[in-house]
Amino acid sequence: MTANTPSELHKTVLKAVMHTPVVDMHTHLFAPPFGDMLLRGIDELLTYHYLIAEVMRVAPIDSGDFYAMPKRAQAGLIWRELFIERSPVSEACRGILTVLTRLGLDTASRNLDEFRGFFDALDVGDHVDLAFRTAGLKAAVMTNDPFDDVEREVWLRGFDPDDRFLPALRIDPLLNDWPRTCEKLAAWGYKVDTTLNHTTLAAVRKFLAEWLGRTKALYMAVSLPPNFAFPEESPRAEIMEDCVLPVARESGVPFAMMIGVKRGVNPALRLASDGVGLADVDSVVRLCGSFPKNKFMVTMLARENQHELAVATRKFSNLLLFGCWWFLNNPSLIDEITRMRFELLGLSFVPQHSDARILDQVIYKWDHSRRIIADVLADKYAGLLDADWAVNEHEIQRDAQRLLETNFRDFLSR
Ligand code: RAT
Ligand code: ZN
Repeated sequence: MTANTPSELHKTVLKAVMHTPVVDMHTHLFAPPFGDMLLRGIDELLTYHYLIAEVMRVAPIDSGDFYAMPKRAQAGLIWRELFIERSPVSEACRGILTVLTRLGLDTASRNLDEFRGFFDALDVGDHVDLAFRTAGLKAAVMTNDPFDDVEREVWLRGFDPDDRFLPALRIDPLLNDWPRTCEKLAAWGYKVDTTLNHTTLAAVRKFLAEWLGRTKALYMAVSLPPNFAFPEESPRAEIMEDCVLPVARESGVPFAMMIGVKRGVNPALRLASDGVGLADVDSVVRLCGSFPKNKFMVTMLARENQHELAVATRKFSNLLLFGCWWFLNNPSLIDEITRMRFELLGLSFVPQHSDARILDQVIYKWDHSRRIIADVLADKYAGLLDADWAVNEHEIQRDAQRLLETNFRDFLSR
């Protein structure tokens, strides 16, 4: 069937984008064998670090006292301050209401204990099924940190893989804190030295190859500060060039760089303490150009970087642009950024990842983003209609699938 009017088009596009299963290429969710590392339920939703930053602006309590409270009390305080004492208009607040309604709960009751009762009754297996089904999620890529002692144990012990949770190897400590990481590697028996001599670089490559093998990670990833530069005389640039990129090339996995986070702007806020800064797109250009046999996936945190990054992406087929990351995951910005990306890149990018840290968040993050992606895509098809190019339902479906799943999968298998 062909959609011949803008309103028919919009309906068809919305249906396709809302219902096409997603492969979520970056989350902080964990498969059930990781135990308590898989966060879920209303108290976790309410104590999401995006909301902690918001409540600390208005609550009559300092962050030290807040963090000393039990989780349930923290959640209760956030509920009172951000949902009852004032209307929950921020994106992170609205997200919770979307989760509750999509799960069939009555938000009008404003009754936190009622919501708690619903989530407390779910066992982990049923909860994962429910969240994935409600969000229309086929799979979620985890963030697997080989330097985290608890997580490391789970990998070393081994577990039955669940193909809804896909691994990705996150290597921030290796690239952002070499002296401390060097000590850890040495304690694990790798022949490393802070000076980054040949033996050390070989040992780091061995470590990466072993962990890629152990986790079967789809890609390696790092988050980087705004002042990240390449090339540069620094342990980071050296380890990237001599260890990460060669190992990524040999194993055929992309290297994902998430650039622009200023860690610990207000350390008292802990996980909620990070800010944003303008990053250097030229460094990405130099990496993509100098290492054509490597595959790069990049997202940047500053709104002001988005146009330059999209233009850079046009120049390199070994670069996959993805997501509206963190402080950009807000409706007005997703609309603006996605629109610009369609105009510059056609369908050759991944419009969104959820970054979910709590299982239930996939419901709202995908619901909200899909609606905007659909609106923007429908506008673009309407532009084609003006030139007598009517897309049919099959073509719309195909395009939605590229955006939500196959652009990512195809890039991995290239
Ligand atoms: O979005 C977030 O939850 C951030 O805290 C970060 O985790 C960020 O997405 C990252 O992966 O570093
Ligand atoms: Zn993240």
